[in-house]
Amino acid sequence: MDALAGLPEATLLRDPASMEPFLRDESHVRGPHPLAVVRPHGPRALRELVRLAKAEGFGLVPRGAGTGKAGGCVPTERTVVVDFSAWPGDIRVSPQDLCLHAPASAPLRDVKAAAESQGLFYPPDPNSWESCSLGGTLATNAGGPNACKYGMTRHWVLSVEALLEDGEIHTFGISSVKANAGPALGQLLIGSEGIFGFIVGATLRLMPLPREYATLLLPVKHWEDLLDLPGRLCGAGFLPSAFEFFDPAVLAELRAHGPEEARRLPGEALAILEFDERGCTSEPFLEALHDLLGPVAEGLVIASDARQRNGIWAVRRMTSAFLKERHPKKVSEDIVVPRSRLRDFFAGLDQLGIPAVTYGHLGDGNLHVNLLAAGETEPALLAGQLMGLFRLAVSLGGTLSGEHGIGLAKREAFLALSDPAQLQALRAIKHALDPAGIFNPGKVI
Ligand code: 2HG
Ligand code: ZN
Repeated sequence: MDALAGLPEATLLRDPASMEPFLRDESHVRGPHPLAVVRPHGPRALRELVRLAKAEGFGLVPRGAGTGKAGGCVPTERTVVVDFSAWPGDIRVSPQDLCLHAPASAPLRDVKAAAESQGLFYPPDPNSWESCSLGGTLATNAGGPNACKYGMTRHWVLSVEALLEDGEIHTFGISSVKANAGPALGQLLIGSEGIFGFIVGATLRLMPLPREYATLLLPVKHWEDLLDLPGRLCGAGFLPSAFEFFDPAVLAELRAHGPEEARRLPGEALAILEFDERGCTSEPFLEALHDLLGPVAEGLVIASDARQRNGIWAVRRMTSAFLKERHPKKVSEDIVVPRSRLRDFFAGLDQLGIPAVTYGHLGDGNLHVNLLAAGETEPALLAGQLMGLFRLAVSLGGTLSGEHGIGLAKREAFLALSDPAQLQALRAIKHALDPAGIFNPGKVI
């Protein structure tokens, strides 16, 4: 592919060894070697890449920091990986407009810190928040524990700048929460995993930074006691900013093999609840919460300072990597069901007899069901187990992915389980926005 050699405003990687890290993300999916990895430094590189992709018939695969969980940035046959890590631009906070502008390359950690430096808050907090890029979170509509109260990445995006198939960068949306002049095309790009175009920057909505946190550890003797709690709390007017949990198997594994802090964790199963509204550390608030929880609250522990709070979150944040290290071939899913159906979900999972352990975002029904023995399971059997899991979630009014997206990992299941009319609409939009099929081919649809 000599045409790539003269690409302006770009760094080019072509030898197999330096392209090796680009063959995978944090899912179990691995792709073939791409034709090249291109790191654009400016719009001329993208313009020329789009022209060449159309002329030479290759695809373009967008990549942020490679922390995705569904293979969305993994190369497919005859593709060039477009690594946005060197895309230029600064993070600019505008306190008057309660917003911030940042390039796709900005680390999410820096985006959140820039907001905080002005007393402002950008809530999206995927587990990879310290290592992922803003662009990746926009392309995948990333979630995280805070989604329980604050919603997903898309709820915090005012406008996006995106590369479209004409090779130019276009802006969708304005720097205001009120913008209603026609359908919101920018929202179509968020979570589209790069199949309609590539996001190169965005203006994000901010809010005042919470000043008070009540972080609670809730160990239970009978783990099913946790399952009604998200619905009961919400039904009674309590909305935690996070409500996470470990089932007995995950908790046991953390206790036996995890870091020092994890070895002391109490309970048969454990929930982490956090509230961040004003007054949430006051006695009346905590008493009302206690009353609502009833006997389940027997072992409740309240973090008394920031150090304790950070310790609790450190254990939760390392769980995914910890399980992966112990079970390198595990498959982790992220189904979601309405919080009112959690009990039905676990009863259904039991009936299916799938050997799985679960942790995750209990408060919004988004569960990381982990098949630890996936590597030793016969592929057809594993596929059947996963399909059973997805069908169960769908049958309860949920879906197969709450936050990680479809990418390559869940594409087949997505195609099998989606309403044909929805797939037809998505394909029509894809064809209208990307008639040559150059943007992230083979993903999602
Ligand atoms: C988390 O909540 C992440 O820890 C990763 O979404 C979950 O590994 C996973 O499946
Ligand atoms: Zn998660």
